[in-house]
Amino acid sequence: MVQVVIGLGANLGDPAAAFTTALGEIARRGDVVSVSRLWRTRPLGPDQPDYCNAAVLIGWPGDLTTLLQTCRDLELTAGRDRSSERRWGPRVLDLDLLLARDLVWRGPELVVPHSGFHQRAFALVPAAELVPDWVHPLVGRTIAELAREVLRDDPGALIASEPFPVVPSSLHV
Ligand code: A4P
Ligand code: MG
Repeated sequence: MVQVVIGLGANLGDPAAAFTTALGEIARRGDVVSVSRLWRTRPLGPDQPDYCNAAVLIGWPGDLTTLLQTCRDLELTAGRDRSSERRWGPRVLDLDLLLARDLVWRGPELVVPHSGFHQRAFALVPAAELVPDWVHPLVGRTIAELAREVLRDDPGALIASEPFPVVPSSLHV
């Protein structure tokens, strides 16, 4: 089992519903260990609606490329159409593999830790709820430290948070 933090993001449709569905599907294939709060965040990139962001810690029985493929399939199921997207534009569901403990992976399709993770409040703050003491293997700082730092530099990046709406009992969280 590899432990992985997945970042969830969306700003079209019903993000909470898309997150809940995706989590249920992930839980059918791996162990969902914990789920962050649901955060409303200021968009990074072109002008677009605010995002919902969250993070989930899972135990994954396969390799990371299989998990990436699973995530891409779930994005498609949620209605994502990459062909009509702009870079960093609005989307119904984005699943990013943010961090897998101290594992460093650089392939053509997959880079872990996610390349923007250590600089983004919308990814770091939910992740810090789950794995505050994990050390980012490339930056050498804990996730809690990095989250505190980006928020100090840009306190407006996060707007509000609420408990994750539905954690289906089948998730065994
Ligand atoms: N890829 C490589 N490494 C990874 C990884 N660790 N996890 C590749 C997931 N995918 C990874 O991703 C593009 C390619 O990255 C994939 O084909 C995969 O093979 P994508 O999901 O198709 O496109 P993307 O998500 O638009 O690209 P990118 O550059 O990853 O964007 P980000 O970094 O996900 O940013 N503002 C707020 N507030 N909240 C957000 O969640 N998200 C974005 C997208 C922009 N602004 C945002 C948010
Ligand atoms: Mg992505």
